[in-house]
Amino acid sequence: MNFRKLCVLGLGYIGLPTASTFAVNGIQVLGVDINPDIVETLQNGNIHIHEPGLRDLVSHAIQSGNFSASTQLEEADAFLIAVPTPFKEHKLGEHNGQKYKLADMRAVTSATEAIVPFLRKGNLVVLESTSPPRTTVDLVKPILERSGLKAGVDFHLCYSPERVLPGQILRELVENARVVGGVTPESARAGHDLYTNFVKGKIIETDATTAEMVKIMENTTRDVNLALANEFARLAEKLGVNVWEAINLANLHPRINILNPGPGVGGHCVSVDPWFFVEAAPELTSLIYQARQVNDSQPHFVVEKVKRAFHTQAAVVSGENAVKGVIYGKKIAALGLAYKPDVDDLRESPATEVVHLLQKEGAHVKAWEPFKPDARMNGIYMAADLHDAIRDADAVLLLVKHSEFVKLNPQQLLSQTKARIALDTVNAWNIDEWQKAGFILHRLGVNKS
Ligand code: SAJ
Repeated sequence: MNFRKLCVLGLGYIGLPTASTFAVNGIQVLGVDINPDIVETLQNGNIHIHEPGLRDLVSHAIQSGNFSASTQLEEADAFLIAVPTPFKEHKLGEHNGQKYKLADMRAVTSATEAIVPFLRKGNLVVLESTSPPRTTVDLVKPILERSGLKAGVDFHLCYSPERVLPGQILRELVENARVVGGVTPESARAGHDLYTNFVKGKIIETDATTAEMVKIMENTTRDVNLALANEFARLAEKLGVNVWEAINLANLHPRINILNPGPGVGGHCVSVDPWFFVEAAPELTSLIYQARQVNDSQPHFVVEKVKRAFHTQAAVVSGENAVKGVIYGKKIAALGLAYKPDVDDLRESPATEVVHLLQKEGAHVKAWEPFKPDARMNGIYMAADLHDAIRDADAVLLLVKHSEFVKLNPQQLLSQTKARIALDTVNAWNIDEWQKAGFILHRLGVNKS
C-alpha cells in the first residue's frame, strides 16, 4: 500500500519524533494535538520536549515542507494515534483487598472519535499508545465503525507498539524491530507498508491483541527485574554486603543480567504498563502486582536511609538515639528530579516522590533538575542552580545519575556547601574520593559509609 498523507494524533514524546521521521522520509504529515500551545510552539520552529537530536529532526521536517502542525484533523491515507494512557486519578480497582490502578482511556477514546468524520474507505488507522490488552478490538474498532465503515473490510486497523528508549528515541525508532498487529492479516500488511517508509529493523506482522500483549510483557519484565534489583539492595544492606559489587560479580554469569537498584522505578512506561495486566486479570498477576509494590515503596526505603544517615551523625555529635524526627528541619539538596538519567521527563518520577516524603518528615528540600530548571513542581522548591541547592544544605542527596552529577568534583563541592553528609542512591560517586574530600558518603545498597 502507498501512503502519501499521514495524520499523527498526539505530538508528545512518541508522536512528535514519529511524525517528523515520517516527514523527512517523504510522507506528508499533519501533526495534530489538542494543546494549542504545543501546536504554536512547533509552528514557530521550537519544540516543547527534550530529546537528543529532536530539535534538528523537527526543523528538517518543517524545512522539507512535509510537516505541519494543527489542532484540527484533515483527511489522510493513514491516521496514527500516539496519545497518553495515564491512570484514572480518583478510582482504583480492588481484588481480594488489594488495590490496583486503572487505565484512563479518555485520550485514546477522543482521538479515535476525532478520526471518525475523516475516515474513508481504504484508510489505515494505527494505535501506538500503550494500552490495556484488547483495546484495539474492544475500544478503538467499535468507535471507528460508527463511521459506517467496517474494520478489516473497508479500512485497515492495527496496533503497533513503540519500543523506543527515551534518550535514544530517534535511533531506536528507525533501528528497532517493529511489531505490527492487525485486526486482519491484510491490516497488518498495510501497517507493515506504512512503517517500511523509515524502519530499518525487522517489521513483524501479527494480530492486534498479540502486539498489545508483547508491549506490556516487555515493560512488565523490566519492572519485575527492577523490583528484584531493588530487593537485592535492601537485602545487601541488611547482610552487610555491597550490592553493587555483588551484582557485578553475579553478572559475570553468562545468563544473568541483574539491573541496577535505585530510588524507584518511574517514567510513563515501566511503572505504568504492568498495571494494565493487573487490571485485565488481577487473579492471575500476583507476581506483577508484588513487583509494583516493591518498586513503588523504594522511595520510602531511600527516606529511611536518609534518616539513618542523619542519625549516625547525630549519634556522633550528641549521642542522640531516636531515629524518628531526625530529619525534621534539616536542609536537604535533592539532585535530580527526572525519572532517569539525562532526560527531562519528570513524569512518575521516584525522585519527586522521595522529595515529597522527605518534606512530610519535616525536611526542607531544595531540588535542582538541570534538564528542567524552570519546572514548576507542585509543592517542591526548585533551586535556581546547583549552587543554590547545596549552599545551605545539611545533606546532598543524589537521586538521578545525570552525567553532570556523576562528574561532580567533591573537593570543589565541599567549599560550596555546608553539607558533610552525601547520599548516593544510584552508585555514581566514588566513596574514597568523597570521603577524602571530607564528606561522609552513604550509598544505597551498602550499609556502611
Ligand atoms: N531503572 C533503574 N535501574 C536500571 C534501569 C532503569 O532503576 O538498571 C529505572 C529508571 O531510572 C527509570 C525506570 O527504571 O526510573 C524505567 O527506565 P528504563 O530506562 O528502564 O525504561 P523507560 O521507561 O525509559 O523505557 C522503557 C523501555 N522498555 C524496556 O526497556 C523494556 C523502552 O524500550 C520502551 O519503549 C519504553 O519503556 C516505553 O515507551 O514503553
